[in-house]
Amino acid sequence: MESQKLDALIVGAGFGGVYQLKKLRDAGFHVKLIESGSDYGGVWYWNRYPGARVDSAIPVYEFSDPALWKDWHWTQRFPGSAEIRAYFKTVADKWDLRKDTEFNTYVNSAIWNDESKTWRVSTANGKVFTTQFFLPNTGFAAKRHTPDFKGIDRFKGTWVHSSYWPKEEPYLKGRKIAVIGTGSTGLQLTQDLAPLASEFVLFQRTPNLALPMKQEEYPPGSETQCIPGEAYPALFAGRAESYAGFDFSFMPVKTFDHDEKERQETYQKLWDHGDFRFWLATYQDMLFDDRANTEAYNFWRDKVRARLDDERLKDKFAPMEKPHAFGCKRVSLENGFYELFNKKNVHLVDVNETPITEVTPAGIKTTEKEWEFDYIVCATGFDAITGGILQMNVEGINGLKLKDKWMDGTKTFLGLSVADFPNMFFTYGPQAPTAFCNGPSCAELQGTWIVDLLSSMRQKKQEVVNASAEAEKTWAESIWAIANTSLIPTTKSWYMGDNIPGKRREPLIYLGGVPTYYSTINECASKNYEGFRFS
Ligand code: N01
Repeated sequence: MESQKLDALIVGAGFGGVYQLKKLRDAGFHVKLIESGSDYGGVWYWNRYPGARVDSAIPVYEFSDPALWKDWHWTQRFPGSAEIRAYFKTVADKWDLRKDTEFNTYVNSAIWNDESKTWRVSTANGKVFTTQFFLPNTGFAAKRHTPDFKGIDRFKGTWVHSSYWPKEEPYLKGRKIAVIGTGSTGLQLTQDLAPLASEFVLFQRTPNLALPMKQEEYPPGSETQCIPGEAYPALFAGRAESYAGFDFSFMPVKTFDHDEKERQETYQKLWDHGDFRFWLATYQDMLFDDRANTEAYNFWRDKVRARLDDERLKDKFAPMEKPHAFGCKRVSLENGFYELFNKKNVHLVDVNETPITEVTPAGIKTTEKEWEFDYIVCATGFDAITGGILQMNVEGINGLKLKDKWMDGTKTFLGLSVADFPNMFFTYGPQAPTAFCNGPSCAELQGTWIVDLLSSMRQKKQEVVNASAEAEKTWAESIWAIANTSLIPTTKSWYMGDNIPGKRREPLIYLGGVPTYYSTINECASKNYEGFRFS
């Protein structure tokens, strides 16, 4: 089969992929972007369920290029998924991306050829690419997870996974609706669907310790949207200085450095601000010290319990004893979520107490009763972080399969590359600050580093780059060591691979924070890319 020959092939048209397409093309590379969806947006292309919206406040959640932000106006502090897709269309037009993008193109395999020193990438629609550099930008949520619910295919109503929402909006008003899962998606769906439904049931396995979003409207035509444009460049530059790539960071104070009064006032201020500040701009020991963590949880718990009428619901959503370390499972932002359960037709089922036994033609059967539904939404998440890259069937030197290499533990160098998988670099993947880094921030920080490396190789006439096994081993070990200083491993979450039956339990994320990560990858570059071998 005739293949398209390229310098670089990017997979995935989310923030990471489109940024690298623009930058590599500007640097003179012959580059192409392929994407399995039919438009730009990445997770925002796929996640179009009712209520889907970002929980990073703008303007931090966008590219720093003034050619983009100068004329762009968001209409909300936390824009919805459709508005983010519209933003991507503007990016595609202004950066002239379409001529180098192929949609509806799903990668079946990517195989390194050690003789030609190229990757051969084959796709489900019969295309073949031969490329010097292979750049997966598949993000952390490319492989959806639907638990194996017995009988689900016999269900007479409609069931969907949240990230595969029908393009033609289903008519849901007055219907009986179930949502399974209480992650960010389950909460957002509940907020939009519970008010429509005649009967609504949320199936919860673990409570989501959600924070108030404090949405704001920025009507079209208004002059500014929270901060003036002159402040943008400093704000974007500051993302590299923030633990999670935002425009805020942890306070340089520990929880018990403050007395009770000052601590409560501090919590209240963070609470009132909305967004992730109560999680990621709070006392610096909150994610690292259990007593500090419990103090934050107790404040959160009392706020939430006060919003619920029913004692049982108080204990289910916000138990007196913390159910897990606060902030060690992805915190979500909510808008009136808890109050919805004060209504008679909105129910919570705790699947630990009354497990789902099967899906029947009429609905969902638990050990307690059978619930009837017209519509079931599985908001059951993703094979996060590693799933997207592994499902592409990647093979490195001597036919080494990535899934075999990672069988006894994920190993990367700098969360960007894998030894014996030469000329392959990914963003927002395993062992990088992924998920603890605002998406566009990491797209730019990691993307720039990758483009600089490729440009440097071209200048030095180097063909192949491969991470050394020793450097990779050291990096992989440091991931556990850093994680063990935090409370993250104490909690079951997709950060640790816990949500997928049979998946290895390990910290999938670099938890040292964006500033340390950024200085580490930059130091590697400044030392002639120490830890990499070139030929
Ligand atoms: O997925 P999740 P998500 N029976 O994995 C439950 C980002 N995001 O789509 O917690 C019953 O978080 C599972 O239970 P448990 C964000 O980073 C961002 O919600 O494992 N329940 C959990 O409650 C987010 O973290 C935005 O015990 C089962 C839920 O399903 C990430 O995407 C919006 C089950 C899955 O939650 C993923 O979020 C949306 C079973 N067999 C998403 N299996 C914004 O920016 C799983 N569950 C706002």
